[in-house]
Amino acid sequence: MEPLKVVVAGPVGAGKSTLIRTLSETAVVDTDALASEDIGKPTTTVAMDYGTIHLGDQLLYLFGTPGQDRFDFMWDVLSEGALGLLLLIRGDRPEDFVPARRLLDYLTSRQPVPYVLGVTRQDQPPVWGPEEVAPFFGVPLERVVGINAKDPQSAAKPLIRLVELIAAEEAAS
Ligand SMILES: Nc1nc2c(ncn2[C@@H]2O[C@H](COP(=O)(O)OP(=O)(O)O)[C@@H](O)[C@H]2O)c(=O)[nH]1
Ligand SMILES: [Mg+2]
Repeated sequence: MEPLKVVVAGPVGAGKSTLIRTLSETAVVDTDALASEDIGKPTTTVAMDYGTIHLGDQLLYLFGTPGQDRFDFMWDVLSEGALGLLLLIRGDRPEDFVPARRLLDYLTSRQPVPYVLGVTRQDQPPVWGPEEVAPFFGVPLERVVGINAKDPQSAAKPLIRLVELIAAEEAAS
């Protein structure tokens, strides 16, 4: 089975680095460095996070995109070969939803890849859940998974869903 490259995208603070750190079976290349812009967080990811995980027989390479606006180049580089998109959003920051929706449009218009939305911070109510986020984004509920990015079982769920969706698309084509 061909390894699957998964791009983990989403606004700053969504939980991209955390999810990759939580799940990765190999040492994580974590490139958090001093932020060049004031984004209200002492560090941010300027290059990318990288990790790997097996889901059954399927090997996934996880690439966390920079939180700021510098991943266009990376998207083009990564989007060769098997690819899926995990878009993370903070369930307690609805002000991020509109820019995240634009990001989803932008990324899937460059290349129509299978995607899943992961709504983080489900362990910290009050928080928007998948039933509320799915209609806001105008995507099917099956593509939206609520998670705690710090919990391995929970963090794996959107990736399991992504692999299922890709398998279903392959079976249908
Ligand atoms: N409680 C809780 N904290 C989270 C969750 N996801 C991320 N965080 C925290 O949110 C902060 C930002 O996460 P980070 O992974 O650096 O976000 P990134 O900018 O998308 O890489 C960190 O302090 C994480 O521990 C979550 O699902 N639940
Ligand atoms: Mg990060």
